[in-house]
Amino acid sequence: MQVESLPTTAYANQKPGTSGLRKKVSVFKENKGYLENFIQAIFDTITDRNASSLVVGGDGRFFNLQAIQIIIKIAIANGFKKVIVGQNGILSTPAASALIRKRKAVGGIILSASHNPGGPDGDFGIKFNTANGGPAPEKVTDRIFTYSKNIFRYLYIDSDDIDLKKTGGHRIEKTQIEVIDSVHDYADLMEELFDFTKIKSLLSSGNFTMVFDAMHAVTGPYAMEILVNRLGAPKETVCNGKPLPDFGGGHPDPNLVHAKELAEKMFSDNGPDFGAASDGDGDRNMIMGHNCFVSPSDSLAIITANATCIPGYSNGLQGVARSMPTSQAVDKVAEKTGIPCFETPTGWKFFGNLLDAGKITICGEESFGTGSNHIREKDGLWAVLFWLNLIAEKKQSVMEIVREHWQEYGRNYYTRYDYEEVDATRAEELMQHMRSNLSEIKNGDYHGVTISQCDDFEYTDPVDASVSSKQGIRILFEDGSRIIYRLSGTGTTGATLRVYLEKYESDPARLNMHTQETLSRLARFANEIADIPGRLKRTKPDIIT
Ligand code: G16
Repeated sequence: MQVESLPTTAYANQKPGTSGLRKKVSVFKENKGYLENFIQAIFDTITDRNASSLVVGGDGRFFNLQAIQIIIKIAIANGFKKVIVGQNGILSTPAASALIRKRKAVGGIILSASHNPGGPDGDFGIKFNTANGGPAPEKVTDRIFTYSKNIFRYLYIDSDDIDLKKTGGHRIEKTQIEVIDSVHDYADLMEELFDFTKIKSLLSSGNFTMVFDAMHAVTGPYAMEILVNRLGAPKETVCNGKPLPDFGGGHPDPNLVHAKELAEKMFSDNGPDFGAASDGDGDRNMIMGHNCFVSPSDSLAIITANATCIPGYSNGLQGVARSMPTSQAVDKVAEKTGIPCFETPTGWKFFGNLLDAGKITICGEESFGTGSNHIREKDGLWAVLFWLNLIAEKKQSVMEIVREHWQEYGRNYYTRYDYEEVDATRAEELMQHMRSNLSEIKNGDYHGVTISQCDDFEYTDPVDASVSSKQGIRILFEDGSRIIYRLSGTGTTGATLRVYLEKYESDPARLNMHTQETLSRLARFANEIADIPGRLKRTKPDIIT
């Protein structure tokens, strides 16, 4: 078989966003060479391909299998030593990260648009993770983008498709292709971190019920193996467990809006004791108890506060990190327990250096992401198992654990408003206007409330000193409240403005108030300061989480 160097025309719009390149399926399918160019641009950043292994898999969304066959052929033509592929093309993002690390691969390609809808009219995406198992840092994605703008050829070999239905090995030219069980290694890793015996007895005690909503996305098989086969939960525990190319027509984003079915169950009379959901590619999580939603920021703080009662973390934590818009609840825990706490820009890639340098053990984001140094991605099922282990250990309900935490550390009331699919130019102008008027905003009249700081967040990585600027407008009030504005980097249509609101409360009598009512004054300020109705022509957010 001959390696062909096929001529191609570069595209100008292949700049990776918060997490990889995400576009409508039609963009990948209908533009000749669109997928091929981006893959070749990634491979061009890897110098020693003939000595390297590459991991490939995806969340099973529409176009996943077709894309994987093309990627394998480009990888063979580029002379990779080995390509490790998940059976049926399936690998959750955390499983891929674990595999890259375990097999010492040079990196991995994960085909996913995460929580974005799938199917022929939905979204598709390509993420590139580097040898540490984490999303490529900006210096790598910038190089990929530069290559993609200048590409004029890609390498290809016209071989037969690989049978991805069966595990096993194939050799084509100099490349070994290994099709592996998608779940096994990841499940073993979870068993190393958590007390499976304790969780098993909780699940079989007869007085604890749980439901896990896989949202017809990638975590179905992982949850079946871990929760049902290894931990003995009844089969019905996993709902929507069959991965489907269009996620059953749903939007695989684990929040109260898109995981509505689960939320209704959890807030019904006699609802289950514990509920959780994960997203398209298995890295996000939502945690719920009966009549109780745990905000991702609170979940991060509670996980941090209780880490030492979990076997994998019993030696203590080196430090923690949260993305800038994530609530400061975890900061309170770090302060009290005397461990360092880092504030990074949005995007898991910014945790990579801190984890690699051993500066942090646990990290998380408001966008339903929590994880630890066991891999370099956020990990949905890891968070679920953490909570199960914690419940088994503390013998308390989710609500009791949350309320006890607030009593000890105070509560950071928190919400996020999303204005979706707004005109991209208007959204940019809104951000630019604030950026140009930071001191006017700071000195404005807020009916007796004082702003202590107003800036556009800039991050200097404490490990490699790289600087990331324009990471979101922060308005910090004297009482610790915050309003943050930033544009999402994961959407595919127009722009999404995210507004994050936070208010700290330590008065024990005021810990169980209504979140939206508590934050309503800040919400009014946020609307006025950015003039959202005037600039975006929107009177209310599309999604409130
Ligand atoms: C990605 C990143 C996360 C980030 C999230 C939200 O998540 O991995 O680190 O917090 O996007 O980004 P944005 O606010 O820019 O939409 P995922 O689950 O989509 O890969």
